[in-house]
Amino acid sequence: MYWQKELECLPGSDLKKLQLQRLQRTLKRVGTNVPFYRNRFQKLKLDPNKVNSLDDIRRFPFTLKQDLRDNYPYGLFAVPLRDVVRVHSSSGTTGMATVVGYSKNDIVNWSDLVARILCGAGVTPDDVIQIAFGYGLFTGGFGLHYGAERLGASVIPISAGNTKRQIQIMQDFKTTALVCTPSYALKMADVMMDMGINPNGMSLRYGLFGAEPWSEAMRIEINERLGIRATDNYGLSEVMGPGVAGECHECNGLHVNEDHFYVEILDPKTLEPVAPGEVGELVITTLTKEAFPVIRYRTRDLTRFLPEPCPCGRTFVRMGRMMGRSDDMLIIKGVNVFPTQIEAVLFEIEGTEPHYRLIVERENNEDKLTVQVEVVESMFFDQMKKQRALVDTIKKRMASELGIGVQIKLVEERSLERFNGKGDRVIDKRKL
Ligand code: DLL
Repeated sequence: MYWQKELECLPGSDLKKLQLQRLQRTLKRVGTNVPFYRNRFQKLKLDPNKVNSLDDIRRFPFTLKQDLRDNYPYGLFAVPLRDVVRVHSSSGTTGMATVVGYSKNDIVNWSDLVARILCGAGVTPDDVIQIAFGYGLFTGGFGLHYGAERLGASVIPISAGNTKRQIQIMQDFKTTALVCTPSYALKMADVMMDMGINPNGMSLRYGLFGAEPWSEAMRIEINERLGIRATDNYGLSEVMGPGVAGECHECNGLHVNEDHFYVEILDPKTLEPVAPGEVGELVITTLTKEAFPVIRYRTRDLTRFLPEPCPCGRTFVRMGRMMGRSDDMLIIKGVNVFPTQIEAVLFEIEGTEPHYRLIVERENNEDKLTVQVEVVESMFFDQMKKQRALVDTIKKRMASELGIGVQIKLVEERSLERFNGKGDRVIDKRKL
């Protein structure tokens, strides 16, 4: 099932032509409207009017998350704020946040691209979609919501959390498609079991999962336990949010919406294209975004192209599921967390040492982050009351900085391993 068949099945040569036209337009737009890109292009003597082939993109510099931060909040917008109808922000904190904007047209395109992914997974206007992604600055809730409405399905905008209520509503409202993170889907399966509910007695048929890494083993488990067909979908706020790529009912890799995004997979060290089928970092250039175009955005996500055509008939290139990241970003309960954010909090709190270790686990299908932190000797041997107060302070500060709850474990001074140079302070025990 297609949403925009003529586009999704566009013959390769027509697609390339369309991409080139749109790339030329995007480069001109940012070169004119965004001082950051204009200055860079001028410095490198790059003329956006002299782009004659898709390969020419390789002469243009990359855009990094840091560039978005440096231009916080609106510095990279390519339209005046009065033409922006929506703003989202990546999870994180005020200091680390990146802000993105959408014009009216961007929202229409975004909705269509998400509708494509829903359709590809098998969802139709007859379905009842329960959206259990957070609604807010995170792009997941609103992104899927607008796409599902565009498709014409019945949307239950329940947002994330309150699992028992989710299940009650799923039963009562006869939900047929569940939209959330894959780990939350498994958590729902656990809670259903606790509640004595058999998912096979429900109306659920489809699961559209994304926003965090997962594995084929996890898909099989979800499918079996919830009695559904789970598909993977990928996106990131800097580029748009969900809708960048998604699996069709064949469940064999994610079709990239190539008429809206130009994708490269590069060796993260040499920044040269990897050989076909090899794993590398995904780099994305938006082709239609008006309010917030990005040129060669380094996603840090590692994946590979799957060159064989898909039996579904879509001509868009597929990529394998995300295999990790080329930086140290962790995704915990769907929230993006950088170890440096944790370090910054610890630096500010008296009594702690900037030596820490992060242990990430998955317990009962829920991510758990424990921060082991060294405390000064006097504090370690101090009364319990003081220690507890310190733990509470750290917990509160972490919660407001990261947006998720963490466990804190105080450890003795000098008990954690020291590193020369870049330390590996993260132990990720999750077996996805
Ligand atoms: O997670 C957008 C999204 C929402 C995608 C809902 C799909 C569904 P951010 O919060 O900016 O945006 O996080 C983006 O999450 O760079 C990946 O590292 C990771 N990620 C997103 N989807 C997947 C996926 C949204 N299907 C970051 N598999 C990205 C693995 C994913 N990782």
